[in-house]
Amino acid sequence: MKTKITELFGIDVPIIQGGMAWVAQYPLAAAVSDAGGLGIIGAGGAPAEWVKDQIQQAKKLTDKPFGVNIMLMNPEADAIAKVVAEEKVAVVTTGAGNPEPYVPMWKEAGIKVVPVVASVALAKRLERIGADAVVAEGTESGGHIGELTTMTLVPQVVDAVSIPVIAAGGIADGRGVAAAFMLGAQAVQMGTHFVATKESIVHQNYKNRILKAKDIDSKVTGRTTGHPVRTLRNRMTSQYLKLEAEGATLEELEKMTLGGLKKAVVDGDVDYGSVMAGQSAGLVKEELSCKELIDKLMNEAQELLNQQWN
Ligand code: TUI
Repeated sequence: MKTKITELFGIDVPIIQGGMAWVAQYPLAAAVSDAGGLGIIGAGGAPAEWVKDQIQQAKKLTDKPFGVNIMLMNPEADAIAKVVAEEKVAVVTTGAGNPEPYVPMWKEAGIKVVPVVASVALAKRLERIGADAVVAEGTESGGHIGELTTMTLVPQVVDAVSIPVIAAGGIADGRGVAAAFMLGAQAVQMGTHFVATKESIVHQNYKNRILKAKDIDSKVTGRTTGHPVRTLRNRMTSQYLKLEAEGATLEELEKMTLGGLKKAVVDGDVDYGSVMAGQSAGLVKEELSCKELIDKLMNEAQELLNQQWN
């Protein structure tokens, strides 16, 4: 399936894997790219040296294009921005901030610059300074989130910019992919379903928690601190939300989530760790390989998009 995004990135199918901290390591990114989508290494809160090694490992595993996501709240963001320019990765995506200062350096290195945005204003600003595309990410997503839903954000961003828009948030099956195209997107970015794939390095407890998640299992902590984060509910979220409602201090609250994602991903502590996942977790029913998932998504979406309505 050809779209402006498959052309821009030189990939076969318009499916991008989200750059999830701790989760999106080179085996996942290479598997997604090998299956025809765009795999992404998530730099998260990692040091620049780790990111460099991940890029080099991915290059050994696949000849296809792949990307790196830079979480801009990472104190090492400056150093990571330089590493991706030196390594000339095909695509850089950014999250949790405004990547403006780095854009000229990346463009000079021939990198496609694709910021994740949660508002029309930032999308317009980044188009003006040379972004090649944007990911419009709705609040259904896992992890650090904005306010607007995918259904409302995507068409508003599509109307506001001329560069291609990638839809993210709440998409986990072919129906979601087809719906994103109806909203004007040229591709989708998915995280949650990829967390539970065979090539994902997360602890099996994390995968199982997603596979058995129900619609109402999604919670947002940190709305009062200005850093809302969506995870699957567990002992940590119950305690956190109780303390947050009682007006606990920022320090008390931050103590509860410090290192929480690593605890869940690496140690498999799905009771007290941060089991980041989007609202689409309730749609994820089986652990597939990346290739099986991408083929299934595209077959389902194509069938829906070809449907005759009258
Ligand atoms: O970045 C994400 N999702 C993330 S980052 C992350 S790492 C983390 N770990 C522990 C605690 C907290 C975070 C987990 N999930 N998504 C992309 C995204 N970016 N969503 C929303 C935004 C965003 C929000 C505001 C982007 C820009 C922005 O405004 C920046 C500005 O300066 O205008």
